[in-house]
Amino acid sequence: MVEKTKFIWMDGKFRPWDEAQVHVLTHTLHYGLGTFEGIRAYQTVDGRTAIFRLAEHTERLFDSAHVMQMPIPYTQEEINHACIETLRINEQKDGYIRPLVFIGDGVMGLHPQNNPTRVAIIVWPWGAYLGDEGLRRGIRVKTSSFIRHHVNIMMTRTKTVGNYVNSILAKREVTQAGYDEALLLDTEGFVAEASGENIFMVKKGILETPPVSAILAGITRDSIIKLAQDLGLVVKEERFSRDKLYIADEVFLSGTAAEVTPVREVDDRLIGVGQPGPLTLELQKAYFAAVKGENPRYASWLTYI
Ligand code: PPE
Repeated sequence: MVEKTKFIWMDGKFRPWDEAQVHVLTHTLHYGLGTFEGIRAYQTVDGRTAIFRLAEHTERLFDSAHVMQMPIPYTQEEINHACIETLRINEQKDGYIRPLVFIGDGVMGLHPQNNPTRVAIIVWPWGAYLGDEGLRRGIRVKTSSFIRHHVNIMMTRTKTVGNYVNSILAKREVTQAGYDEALLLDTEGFVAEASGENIFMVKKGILETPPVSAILAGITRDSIIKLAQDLGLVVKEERFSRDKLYIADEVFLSGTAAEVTPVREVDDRLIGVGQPGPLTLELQKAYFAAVKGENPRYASWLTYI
């Protein structure tokens, strides 16, 4: 169960958690056209709270809405401010922030020209997405029989509500088979991303990740690439096949919710020795240091509240 906080920002106003409700004719509920973000805030070393890469998340929210032709009736500054205020009013030292842009009620059918575009911002505490043990010891990943969307079926760069049906199908399939997370291949059979994370592999000291073609341009992915380059690593953004993953030295997933989660097994093949590898651990450490304000080099990624 989501741990309730006090207030939800909805259409420009704070409402008590239990009163932030929508009508059942809410268009997004029927047809899945909506966009959202997932952002984390962390308590930093000096005790203050900082939101990680807020501006980039808000920009991606507006980009998603632009692609989906959903005019957001606020500016990016207003949404940034609303995220900060929602965290503040709920007195959360750390937590997950979920801005959701959706189409309200009005007409039904597939041409909701004049239905309002509505925005809600919710904040709640969210621990390790793939479990504390997963974060420490690594998880078991299975390739799903469901493939990632074709780029002309869904807008794969956007964080669109309806895109996640594909993720849920994949996640259900593999968790029911006893695995922790689903890997999805693209329509040509190359490794794309996990149900809610991007994927990285390490081979002979080189970090590789699929290019942003049919996947979400993860903000954690981007952070990891920068951290890795600053550590002097070579990073390649190239397509690779699943068997290349099987023989990787290290594999890990990246995402706002999942942070940097090591992968110890893919499709029942051990990755390396079946434990988080040294570069994975180094990047995980660098990531947590950045989000917690321990490294001044990445201060520009933090919005203190
Ligand atoms: N791919 C997908 C499909 C995805 O959903 C996410 C985020 C990522 C990659 C990583 O993106 P980024 O967070 O910008 O590094 N997934 C969100 C979903 C969590 C949920 O279950 O809800 C997240 O991590 O917030």
